[in-house]
Amino acid sequence: MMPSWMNRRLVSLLAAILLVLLLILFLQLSDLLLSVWQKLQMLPPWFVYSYGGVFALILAGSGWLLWRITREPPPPPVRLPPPVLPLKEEEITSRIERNVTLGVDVEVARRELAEMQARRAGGEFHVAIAGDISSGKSTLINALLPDARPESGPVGGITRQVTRYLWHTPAGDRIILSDLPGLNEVGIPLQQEAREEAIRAHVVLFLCEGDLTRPQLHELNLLAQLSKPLLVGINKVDRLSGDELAMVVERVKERVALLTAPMIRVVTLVAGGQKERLRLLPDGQEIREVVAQPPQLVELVKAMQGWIDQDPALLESLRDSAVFSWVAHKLDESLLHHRRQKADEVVGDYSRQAVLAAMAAVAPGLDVLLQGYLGVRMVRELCQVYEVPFQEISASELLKKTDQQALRSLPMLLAIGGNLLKAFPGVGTMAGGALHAVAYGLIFDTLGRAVIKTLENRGDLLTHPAMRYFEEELSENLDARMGRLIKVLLEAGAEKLMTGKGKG
Ligand SMILES: Nc1nc2c(ncn2[C@@H]2O[C@H](COP(=O)(O)OP(=O)(O)OP(=O)(O)O)[C@@H](O)[C@H]2O)c(=O)[nH]1
Ligand SMILES: [Mg+2]
Repeated sequence: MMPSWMNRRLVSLLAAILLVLLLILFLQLSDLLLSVWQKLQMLPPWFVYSYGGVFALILAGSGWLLWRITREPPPPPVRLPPPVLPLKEEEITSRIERNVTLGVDVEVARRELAEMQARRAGGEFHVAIAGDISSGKSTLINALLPDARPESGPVGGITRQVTRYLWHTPAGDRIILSDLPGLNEVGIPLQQEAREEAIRAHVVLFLCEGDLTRPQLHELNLLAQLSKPLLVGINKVDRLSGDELAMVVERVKERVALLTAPMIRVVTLVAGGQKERLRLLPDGQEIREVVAQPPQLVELVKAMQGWIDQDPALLESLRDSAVFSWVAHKLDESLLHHRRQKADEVVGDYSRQAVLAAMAAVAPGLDVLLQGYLGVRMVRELCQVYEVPFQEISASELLKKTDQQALRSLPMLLAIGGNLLKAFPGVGTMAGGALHAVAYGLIFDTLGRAVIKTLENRGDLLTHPAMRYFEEELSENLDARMGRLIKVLLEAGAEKLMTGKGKG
């Protein structure tokens, strides 16, 4: 290896040669300039001015080129992809009308659309500030709007409801900032409220401190699925050293890159808070004091403003799509709830009729009940509730198979029913046929539940899944269901006994 003094000499020698070369270049250049200047003096003024103009142009061009090459590269343009399969407003309106004709509650959907219209008319951009409790959401609002004074503090769970604040950006846009309850807040309704506000916003800002935890990633994933601009703000970076900050930013970016949202950016910020510092008193004594931490929001504000400036119409349409998808989901939920209620009524009614028919018949046969009038009617009515075309062939195949399956389970049902019946006062007088009647009612109830599940899950009356559900449902909640049917029987039986027509 070469000793270091040799290295130093070599470098000094090279520097000296370079300097001499520069000196020669300078002498040559000045010689050239002087000779050009002398020649120019002999030429007419118009030539001198034109020559000077061209010279100045070339000099300015070179300067501009040099500035272009050396200046900081501009940030890459934000690419905003189009929304994924957006639902149109007309589709939502026609779904609402359809639900109204079916008698389904559409209040939530209407309220949500009205809120969206009001926001459109207002013309503001809406930014929902989400994040865990104590991530600094309210502190951030305080930093942007010192007069707003939302409550904030070191004890988590301070913000308990969605609160909105109007903020004018430095560029003059009006933004409604929604301060949300923490997403890990205890209580589902609060979380639900926060998520719904995120759906209504143009941009969601998710605040975190340091690397993302598993639950935070889960939340972010849900927010990413809203397909709208998602800003991940790493807050409280005043608490991190330079190396720690670089590491955290890298980790968060890695994790966020796995999310499916079309527009995501990671920024760092200091929302505020407090810091400790040492103060020197005039007597030379040092004291520790707590002072306010100055906010650092430049990166955050720039990112938000960037999205707004880039394509405000796109932000609007992404927000609309998210609201429409959510309203459609709410409409589906209400429709399902409505259908389930109706279907339960149908099944309850037919199970009751099955019990009574079995009691009334001299020699009641399960096949007569199931495959006859009652069974077919119940399946047909359930298909009507779910707006699934009723096919006689599938229905009779299903009823035949149910009959066979039910006959196999009948001894078990009779045994359980027998035990249960003993517990009911006044049952002894009609225990004979009653046991069978209750078992038949239960089979109707099970068949009805299996058909509901099939229609809900498969959208069609398919025998195979229906039979599987039938098996699953048969022993489900047996005591309570039998108890209900025994009561039906008792009410009917007591009436007959009173009128002297009881079977005994
Ligand atoms: N050092 C520091 N502290 C901060 C910063 N931002 C917020 N804090 C502190 O973090 C604590 C929680 O802040 P909040 O603004 O109440 O948090 P929040 O997210 O609104 O909390 P909840 O309303 O409970 O969900 C407070 O003590 C703040 O002073 C920051 O950038 N740096
Ligand atoms: Mg708060």
